[in-house]
Amino acid sequence: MVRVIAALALLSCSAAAQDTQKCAALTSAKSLPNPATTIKSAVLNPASALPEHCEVLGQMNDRVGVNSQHYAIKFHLRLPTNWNGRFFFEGGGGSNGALGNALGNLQGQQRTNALTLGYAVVSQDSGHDNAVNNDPNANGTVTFGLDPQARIDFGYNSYDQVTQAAKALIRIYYGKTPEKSYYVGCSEGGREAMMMSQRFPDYFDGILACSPGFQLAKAALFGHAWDTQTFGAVARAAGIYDRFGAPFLNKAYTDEDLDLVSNAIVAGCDELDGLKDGIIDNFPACTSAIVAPRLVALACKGPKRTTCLTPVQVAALQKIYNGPSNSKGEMLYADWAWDRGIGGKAGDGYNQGWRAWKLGAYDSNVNSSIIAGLGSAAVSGIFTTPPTPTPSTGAAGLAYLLSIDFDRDAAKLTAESETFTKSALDFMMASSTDLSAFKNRGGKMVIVHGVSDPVFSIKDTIHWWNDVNKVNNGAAAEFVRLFAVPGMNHCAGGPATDQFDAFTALVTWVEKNTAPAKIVATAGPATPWPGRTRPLCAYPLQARYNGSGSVEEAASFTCR
Ligand SMILES: [Ca+2]
Repeated sequence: MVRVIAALALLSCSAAAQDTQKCAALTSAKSLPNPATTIKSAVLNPASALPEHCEVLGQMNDRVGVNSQHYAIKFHLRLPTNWNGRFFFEGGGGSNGALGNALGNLQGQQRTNALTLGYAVVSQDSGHDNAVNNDPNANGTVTFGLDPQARIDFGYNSYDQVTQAAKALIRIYYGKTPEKSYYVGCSEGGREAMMMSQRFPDYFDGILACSPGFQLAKAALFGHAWDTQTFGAVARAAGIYDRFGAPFLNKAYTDEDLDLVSNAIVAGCDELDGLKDGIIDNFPACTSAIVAPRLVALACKGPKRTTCLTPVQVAALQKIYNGPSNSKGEMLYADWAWDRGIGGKAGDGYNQGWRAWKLGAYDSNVNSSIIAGLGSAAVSGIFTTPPTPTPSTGAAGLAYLLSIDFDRDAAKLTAESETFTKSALDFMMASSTDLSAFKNRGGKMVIVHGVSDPVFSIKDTIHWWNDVNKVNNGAAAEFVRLFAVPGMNHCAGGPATDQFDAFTALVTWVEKNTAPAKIVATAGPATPWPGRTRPLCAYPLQARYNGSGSVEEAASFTCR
């Protein structure tokens, strides 16, 4: 008996030693798809909170850009010992530039991650490093936009390169290629996910794109500039400026003002789905025809009070929700869905996702709208040609967005130059409606989008899905489904059922060919209804109360 145990111990000890060696050997891996790849380290991590896995750090295409900065595409790969035979690419966020932890965020606020489930997981920085490529005089961490190759790496090339490298390392380490591959991301990561289905349709079997910025360049140049200018006009009309003399967006609306708007939308639209439950399931029917008169009714008859809005505030909301247009009245990005997630005071518990992105916290003493901050750096640095180097501190970024002209500046999106031979539209867009290659290989895509997303309009995603559906003669749902989350802000948050396992639904679709008719979602502890569940329905279906059973339970609802 003792001898058997000793032998087993020796066996497992030597197996561990073999795994350690096998992992370390990846540092000298030969014949990787891109010869300009260096494996910096490969270390076997023993099981801890995470399962035992080989952790690999690599980089490729080391070079100096036209703006004299050093660039490389860096990636982070984790290969679990108990591999489930699958590959998971974790998408990025914002303007990337961070390596990511390669744990495999499943989105939908899930408690586990892909590595724990046995997936080989990669994340990457998309070809620039925020710690290195950061110039406060030229767009801060978006200074990479001043180098044409770094733009292309961010747009599409790094995801191609890293997918190939990761799959090759998986083959070397396990002796076989992954049986199934998944790309999962939100926001910019959602754009990447959709882009892969269009530009590299052979790479991934399943794609989960949450709150996708698939028209990020248009959303920023037109949408974010339009919102910033419109809210700026509200601040100017009220005579509220920051210490640089710029209109103070944070003060354009108080928290109470936004709650008035949210309440008016709920009053007009909650029961369009047949149930007064604080959730606007029939959001497509919640149009300006219903909401506009209610907003007009909120306008103060005299001076501004806490119970009414100024006529300027009312008109600005109409303008924002109609979306950006040029002087000919042509829509430049998309309109927005009226939904209750615009409101929410700090004391309500759930985050102020709409306000944080569109305006910034009311109590801030500096302009802090996220779309104005990220938008100004990205539009001046990446999405216009040639780029306009803009200081990342002070008031320059806001001034740049306030100066955008919706007739004149649209051409900068499609412009090319001798140095920048690809336009922003060329390298950034993920809006193709031709998904035939992805569909024909059996690819499946799940998109989840908050109706109250203040960054990327769900209307834009719906317009795109409808176009894809037309191209596919009404059968798009056979391979791409869109799930709307009423009340949800960007990726999460808001008065919403924002906890959902869309990833398992996707895997089941890919591997068992069972398409998700619904995804059950749960409201978080800080929402008005902790623990409430609802089915998220594949667009154009919506959740409808069955007429009996608890209104807190998804089982009492049907997708119709
Ligand atoms: Ca309702």
